[in-house]
Amino acid sequence: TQVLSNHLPDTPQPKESCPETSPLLQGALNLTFEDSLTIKDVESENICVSEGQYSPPDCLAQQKVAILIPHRNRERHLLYLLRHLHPFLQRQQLHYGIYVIHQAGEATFNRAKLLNVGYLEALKDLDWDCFVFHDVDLVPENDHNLYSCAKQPRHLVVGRNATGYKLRYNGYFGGVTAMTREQFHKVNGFSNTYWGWGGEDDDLRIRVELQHMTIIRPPPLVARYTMVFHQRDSGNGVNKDRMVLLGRTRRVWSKDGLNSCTYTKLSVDRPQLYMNVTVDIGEPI
Ligand code: UD2
Ligand code: MN
Repeated sequence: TQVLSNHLPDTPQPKESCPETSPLLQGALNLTFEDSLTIKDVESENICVSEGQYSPPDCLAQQKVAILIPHRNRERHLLYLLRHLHPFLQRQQLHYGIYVIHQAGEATFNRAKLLNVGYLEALKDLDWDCFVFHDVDLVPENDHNLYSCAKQPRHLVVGRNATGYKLRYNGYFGGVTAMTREQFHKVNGFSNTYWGWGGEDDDLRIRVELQHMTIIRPPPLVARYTMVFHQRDSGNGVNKDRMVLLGRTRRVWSKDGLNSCTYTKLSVDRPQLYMNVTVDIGEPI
């Protein structure tokens, strides 16, 4: 016969909130970009990540953050970013998910529209609190640069290696930005009409200002990035219409954005380290 112990099975305890400041932060990091790095290496370094998602094991994250990465033909950059971003976000004790929005086909690239697609698709998975719009080639250098949202939209790139770590110009809003679900909804997301390089980030700044929001930034010593070297991609030539488009933003923003973003979702894959949405977003008319 079996002796019954009076010991009850462990009932899951409700987790406490994670602290305001994570005890795991390390500050400035030494980034490496090894030629020999493979996706298998990064997968085995992140066994706690599944389908691009992670939540801290011991506490309840302060925010649920979706990282959206517009992508085409930058596999190596994506690998380096995943290599550094996963441990970075884990040290910040965030509940996060990484989405790669991959533009199918050869038509001119449209970063802004891909990010709108990412927002709409990610919200079908989970009610994310916060969205970080993230270039594939920018690697954060200091984990005190928190990937979280605040009362105002946040711009997380004050400086990067290539520009002497200086803010490029007043009002610059490119590279990596963080907005709450509500803030992004309020501005109707990005414009869908910027094909090719440039202008879409300034357009988003105008939308933010039209809603009387103010862009805030972390301290310059923290908001530092390394941009992996690259040349301008074929299929992403300078958008010559960008100044004209920027002149129209205040008239068209409420009709051009999340509420007019049409696309065809071609496939969704969920490898270990990210969720990949491949989309046909059309071409310039
Ligand atoms: C700047 C901005 C960027 C955006 C762009 C103008 C910074 C640090 N970044 O980047 O946010 O405003 O100007 O559009 O100021 N991409 C691909 N495949 C392509 C083309 C682009 O994946 O063929 C993606 C990728 O995530 C890349 C991003 O689009 O990082 C921006 O393109 P870029 O890196 O060529 O432009 P860059 O560095 O001038
Ligand atoms: Mn770049």
